[in-house]
Amino acid sequence: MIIPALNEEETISKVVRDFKREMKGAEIIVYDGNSTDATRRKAKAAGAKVFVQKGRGKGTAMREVLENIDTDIYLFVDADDTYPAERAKDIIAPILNGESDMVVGTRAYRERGAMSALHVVGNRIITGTINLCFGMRFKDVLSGYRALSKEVAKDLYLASSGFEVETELTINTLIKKYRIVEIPTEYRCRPKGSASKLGSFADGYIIFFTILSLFRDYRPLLFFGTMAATLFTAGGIIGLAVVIEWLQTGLVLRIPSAILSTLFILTAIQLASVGMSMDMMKNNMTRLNYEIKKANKKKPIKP
Ligand SMILES: Nc1nc2c(ncn2[C@@H]2O[C@H](COP(=O)(O)OP(=O)(O)OP(=O)(O)O)[C@@H](O)[C@H]2O)c(=O)[nH]1
Ligand SMILES: [Mg+2]
Repeated sequence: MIIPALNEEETISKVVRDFKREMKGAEIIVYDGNSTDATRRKAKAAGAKVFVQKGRGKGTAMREVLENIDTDIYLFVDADDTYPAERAKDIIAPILNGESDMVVGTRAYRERGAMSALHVVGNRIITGTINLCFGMRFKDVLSGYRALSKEVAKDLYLASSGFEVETELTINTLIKKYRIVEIPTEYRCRPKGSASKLGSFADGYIIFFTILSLFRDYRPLLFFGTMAATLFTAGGIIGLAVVIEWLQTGLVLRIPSAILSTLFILTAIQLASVGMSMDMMKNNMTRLNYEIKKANKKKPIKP
């Protein structure tokens, strides 16, 4: 059970105690982002094991956890007392049963004011973009309440340093063909006096561009192909008028249209080639990863 926390002295004791009560026997780890308040002291007093992260940002903290901590199930929850500890068992159940590799507690039943209108819209745009790019039907990809199996945790590469980490976790898990299950949970207001670490616009942009760059990396044919098809169609339509005129009069009078059409079509061809090369590279990388995994799993032959 892992709780990333940065300056959460208002809530950390309650969160640790709640999860200790609900998850008897589980080790509660608070992964602290170099808090300057009493977070670490209060977490220890409430019975958690406290680690201090080396780098900066929530993403960095989660990467350090996956690299340095060994456990069968990684259950992450925010330290701001917004997610219900009572649902922890439901969230890890699909992993224990072998039905899923990652479980996300979606913020379905929200207390009034728990999520601002801006965050609701932002979350819809981000979740909608992932659904569109990767053909999924997720409800909430940004939730901080999630469980990962050991296999997924040790197989993922995370480059995120900030709040784009949840997006990256979801997309990387999808790409590697692991199973993701969403479980609707409650979501409460951050208590008065505690401060959010999220910058709505700055982090929103970073998350959005993270999706686009992962879409480019993992579905290059679709990414470049869509741009190529759009340019090709535009070039074709513009060029058609030129060709019709040439057929009728034997002359090319619409010189700018002819140039623009050629430019569009040539660019489309280039984009399509980039898409195909990148797709080939991606497939080769997937194959290479598979071979490496297979080789690592092979047991050494005993004499
Ligand atoms: N270890 C660590 N934890 C962090 C860092 N930044 C944020 N956190 C924690 O990550 C969790 C999520 O941060 P929040 O500020 O609640 O972000 P949010 O839930 O998206 O935004 P709100 O809706 O405003 O609460 C909280 O437990 C933070 O304390 C960091 O740099 N390092
Ligand atoms: Mg929060």
